[in-house]
Amino acid sequence: MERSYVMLKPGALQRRIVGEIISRFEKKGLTIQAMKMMSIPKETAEHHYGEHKDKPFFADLIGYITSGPVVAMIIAGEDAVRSVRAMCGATKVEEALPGTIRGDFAGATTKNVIHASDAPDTAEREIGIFFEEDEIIEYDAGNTHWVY
Ligand code: FUP
Repeated sequence: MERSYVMLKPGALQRRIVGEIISRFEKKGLTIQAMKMMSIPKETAEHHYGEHKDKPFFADLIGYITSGPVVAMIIAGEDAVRSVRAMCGATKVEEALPGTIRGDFAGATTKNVIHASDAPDTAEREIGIFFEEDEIIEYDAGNTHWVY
């Protein structure tokens, strides 16, 4: 089972679409191994998005992600990183197709409602930033045989 770090950004909570987004991952057959609501300290947000620190949108990105609570999750499944990214849709909102989370719910790239890891090694790094080991529950997901 591969793991992805997924984070519903503050706009997802404010717009009351958290349940709808999580429901999509459940229906796909993916397994939630950890989930918590949290306010991200500015330093943690800057660490998480460190690769973008010199980009013009960095200040807006950090401002948005720290503007309210987020829902942080670990989502597991076969090929989970690619699968979750496909469900999220393109980063740029004008390229995010209908049917994807960003395509259906995001109105601007800076407020694209969800983060998902872009590679398995990135996922492990991000999980390490946001979760302690005792917050992660690996359990026997009864649907696995029916999904894969
Ligand atoms: P993604 O992995 O799809 O979240 O995309 P990136 O890591 O490239 O970007 C991280 C976040 O920066 C995006 F979710 C939104 C923001 N961003 C912008 O605001 N403008 C851009 O041109 C690119 C990214």
